[in-house]
Amino acid sequence: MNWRIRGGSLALDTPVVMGIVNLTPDSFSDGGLLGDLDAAMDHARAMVSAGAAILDVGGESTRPGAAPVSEEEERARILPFVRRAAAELGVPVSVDTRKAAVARPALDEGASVVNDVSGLAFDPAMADVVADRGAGAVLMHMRGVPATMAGLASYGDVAAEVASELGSAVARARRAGISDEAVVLDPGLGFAKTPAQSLELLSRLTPIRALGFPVLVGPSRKSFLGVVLGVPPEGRVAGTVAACVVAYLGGARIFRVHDVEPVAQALAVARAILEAGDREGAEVMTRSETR
Ligand code: HH2
Repeated sequence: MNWRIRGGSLALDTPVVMGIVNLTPDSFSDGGLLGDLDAAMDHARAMVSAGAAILDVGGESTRPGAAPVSEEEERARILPFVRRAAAELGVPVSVDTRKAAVARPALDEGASVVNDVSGLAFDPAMADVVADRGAGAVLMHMRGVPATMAGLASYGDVAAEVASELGSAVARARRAGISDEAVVLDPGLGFAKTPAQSLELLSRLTPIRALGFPVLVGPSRKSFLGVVLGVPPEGRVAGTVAACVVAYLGGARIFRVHDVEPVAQALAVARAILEAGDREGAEVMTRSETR
């Protein structure tokens, strides 16, 4: 299974860890990298060494109540990093933006993927930019915009409705000519979801998988983990690991996280256990055949 991205592809037969680089002053759990390109590069390099196969850089916080950022400011925050990361780090760079006027220059500076938390709904020009540049596209589910999304978390069957609304995002992608092989879907944990709904989505990825695209999840340090654990964002690493492993068992393939090393290690062990089970099955068959 391969994900087609600008300039190549990313193998998804093993779990892929996407390391988060937030170049914002107000992200909910990290920050402080804005304005210090060398520090951001060091941080990114450490994530690649720890097992990140792709980096996701964002210049606008999407937490509820975050201040909106102009296109110009968002470009100024991320483009110098995108340029250097794409040239120096040896892994693809994804750009976390809802705006075509940010995605376009980022792709031209070397980014390979657009991660659009609005699922191509926020900016009518976005789908054409992705199609035109041959970029990979992460289509995330949300309702409304960050300022309004908390009031829109009303579902009968959350997994079925999120899958159906992601189907509309896929239709937007197809209308613009984005290839199916370039598309990855994301349930949007915490975006127009109550904590209980985020947990339920992690346990029921099947309706989303049934759409036929690879699935990405972004549980990293989010407040639904805090509701279970009663700890602040920096204390949610083990919770993030648990969420990723459960999602992996449920069929997710890409994991957007701040804490790359523990997640990459946990997923490597989970995969080894699953493979050992398969191998044992194969060995049992071989033994009985040769007997
Ligand atoms: N979550 C956040 C931002 N972008 N993109 C995808 N595809 N999936 C997610 O779950 C997702 C996302 C929010 O997390 P973070 O970047 O840590 O915080 P902030 O938006 O405050 O910068």
